[in-house]
Amino acid sequence: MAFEGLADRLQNTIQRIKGKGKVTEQDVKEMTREVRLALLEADVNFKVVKDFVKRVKERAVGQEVMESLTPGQQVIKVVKEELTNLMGGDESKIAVAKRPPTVIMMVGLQGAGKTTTTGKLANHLRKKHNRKPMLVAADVYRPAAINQLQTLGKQLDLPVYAKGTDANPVDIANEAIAEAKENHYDYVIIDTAGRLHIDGELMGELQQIKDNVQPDEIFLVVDAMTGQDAVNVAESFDEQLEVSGVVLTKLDGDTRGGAALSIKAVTGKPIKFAGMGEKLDQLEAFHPERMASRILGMGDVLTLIEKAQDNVDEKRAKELEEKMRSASFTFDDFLEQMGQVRNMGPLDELLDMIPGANKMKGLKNAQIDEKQISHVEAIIQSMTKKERQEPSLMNASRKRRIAKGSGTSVSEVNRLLKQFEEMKKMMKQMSNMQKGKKGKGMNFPFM
Ligand SMILES: Nc1nc2c(ncn2[C@@H]2O[C@H](COP(=O)(O)OP(=O)(O)OP(=O)(O)O)[C@@H](O)[C@H]2O)c(=O)[nH]1
Ligand SMILES: [Mg+2]
Repeated sequence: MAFEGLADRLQNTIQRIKGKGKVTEQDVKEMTREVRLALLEADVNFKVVKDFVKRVKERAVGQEVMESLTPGQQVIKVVKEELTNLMGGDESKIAVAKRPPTVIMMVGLQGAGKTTTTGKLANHLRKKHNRKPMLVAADVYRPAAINQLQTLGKQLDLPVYAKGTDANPVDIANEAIAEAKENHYDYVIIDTAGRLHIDGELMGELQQIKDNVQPDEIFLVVDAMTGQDAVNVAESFDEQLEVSGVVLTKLDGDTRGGAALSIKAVTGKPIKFAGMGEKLDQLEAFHPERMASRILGMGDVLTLIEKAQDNVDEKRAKELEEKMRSASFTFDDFLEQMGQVRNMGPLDELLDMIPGANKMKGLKNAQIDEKQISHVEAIIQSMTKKERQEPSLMNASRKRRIAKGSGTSVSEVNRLLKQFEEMKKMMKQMSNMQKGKKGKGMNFPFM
């Protein structure tokens, strides 16, 4: 998960103050000391940490906490609000030009993820905003860079404007915009070249592109894994180009990532998106409030619901739910439901979005293991059609066959059969209990 270490430490800290009926100055002092250490350890800029802790302290010993009926919870609310502010306060949007196309220019150091994010952003604009984007290959220094963007364009089935390595990036950008106008593309996303370090020549070129095409947005792409350097890079790019927003990439990585949290505080520029993986759909709109909630272990139900809406066929989900209630739920249905959930993303990432689930993850035995789940899939896939509909058919020889076919063991097959029966029983009980007030939501029994 993004900011895992920070999340662990902060959650431990706030856990201790949560239930307190009275919060003394000493409590606040202890808590803020730990918060300070957690942030520093996560590589958040020390000045940013200092300001952050000062604000939390002021508010936590102030009236809003002391006069609250639940001071412990109120302190946590303060921490959450300040963490949200640190990451940017209100959620940010993408500009829309008065006259299309809206032009977005991607800038950043080498390897930060500009080209990948160009593809992801185009995909996002089309899928979530119903837009028609065009990609522009303005990194003319390496033929491979152009090929990379063209490959992404093919995968997405979106046009890529390219003119090889001899053309000048300013001309390419201008011509691409003219072509987009003519063909009614409403977004133009320009992928530019990167360098290993901030370098005058590159900045000059980016400046030229900017002056010529007057982009509506300049997104600075920053690798969240680069630590404190990320902050300096962001500062220089912003000084020279006045970027309009930041895209943090590789937030799926294991590193501390805290430096990234300083970017907003240092540059004042909002984080607009977060890259959560290499795949083209692994870009999330960055919502500071939701991220703060995730970091503090309060879950992120909104994102979870959005993911479900994007990836789960709602009609089928309703049908499956009906089946579960009526106990006609088969292994085929189970398999389908598992597939729908898996489409939503890696399970441990999903768990971070469920309030309180991180505690569950902490218990060793409750750990949800991707490998275990693929075993379950393999077992079901090794059943015949009939067996999937009527698990009662299962006898010793069938079980042996299934275990062999799925590369598992008879005891694993037995366990799944037992779990499935128990699940069905439970679903039936629950639906009896809920009779009359049918829930609208979707049920994922194994989550
Ligand atoms: N895990 C992970 N990998 C990412 C993410 N974004 C980009 N990458 C990977 O980072 C590497 C570099 O990405 P590019 O998009 O080529 O970076 P770039 O900024 O265009 O690099 P240059 O063109 O060389 O300046 C690729 O292997 C990407 O797959 C992300 O959010 N998560
Ligand atoms: Mg590139």
